[in-house]
Amino acid sequence: MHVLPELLKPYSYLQPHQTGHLQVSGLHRIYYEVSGNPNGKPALVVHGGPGGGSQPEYRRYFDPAVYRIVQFDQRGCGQSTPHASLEDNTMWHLVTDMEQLRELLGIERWLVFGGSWGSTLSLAYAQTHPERVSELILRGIFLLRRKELHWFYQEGANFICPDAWEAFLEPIPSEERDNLMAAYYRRLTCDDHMEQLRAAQAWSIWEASTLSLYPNPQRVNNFSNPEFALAFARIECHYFMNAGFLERDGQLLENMDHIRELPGVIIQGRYDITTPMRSAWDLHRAWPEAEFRLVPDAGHAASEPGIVHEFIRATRRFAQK
Ligand code: STX
Repeated sequence: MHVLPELLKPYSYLQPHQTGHLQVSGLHRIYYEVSGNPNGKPALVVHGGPGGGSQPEYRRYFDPAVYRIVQFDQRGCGQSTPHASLEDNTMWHLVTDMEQLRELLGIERWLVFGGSWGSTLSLAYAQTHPERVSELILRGIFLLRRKELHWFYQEGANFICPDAWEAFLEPIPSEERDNLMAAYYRRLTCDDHMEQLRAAQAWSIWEASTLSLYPNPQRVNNFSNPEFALAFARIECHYFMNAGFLERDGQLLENMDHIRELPGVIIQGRYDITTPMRSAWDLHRAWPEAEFRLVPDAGHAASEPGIVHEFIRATRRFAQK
């Protein structure tokens, strides 16, 4: 008989020992927090969305006795201000914010840990500043290629979740449905606050409904919170309409040659509907030196039990160095 191994469980909840706001531009202030061992091995957590904000759960994948865990809310979301702002908000601004934060905290190099959009931004950061990264742990790989966006916001994911899809279509009249992202963008950036909010909630609920293998009504409820939904939907749609501010489709894969020497772990759920396994596989082929860990019974969410297990395994693997 095949016996499943016991899954590793998250470490206990942890309060940050340092929090603050960093003025990263004339307009933007980003919120950050540091937890764990103040003299430990530095690790940066890069959250998803973009626009999702960091969560206390994300630090529970690191042994607090070993790691100095740094979290931050990217421009315009979580406790960063101005809330939901799209001005001066691009991938490259976020990369320079990460550098400012690193310098503020006096860190030479850090382990970079990111899921979903966090994997996209982590790759962009590592390819820009490879000397600042000691290891990469990436989950739910998202390379922000046209076909990935088309899959989730136009046709593909709706074949698996036609029920949740109906609610996503609802705010958009049928004559605009040939380009749903553009139709959403118009509403998310219009002058009518109620119209913005209606679009933001439908956009966020679509993502919340497709995130995990098993349904999670609590998550759907959290994602419909007006403040969360506005930042999440506006920032995501802005980044995706601009193809992540990348110069070329597939750029992050092409540039893997710059960082192939970095120790890395790629973690992917087989039944990830948001960022299907194809991208993790393409990354694995472009970066065969990294450890590739497929979780056969997981969707996209960081909280999937098999994904949590692999996270903790990976942070333990790199704990010694
Ligand atoms: N967005 C993928 C992504 O980065 C298309 C993502 N999806 N959900 C999340 O991030 C959070 C649960 C982290 C907000």
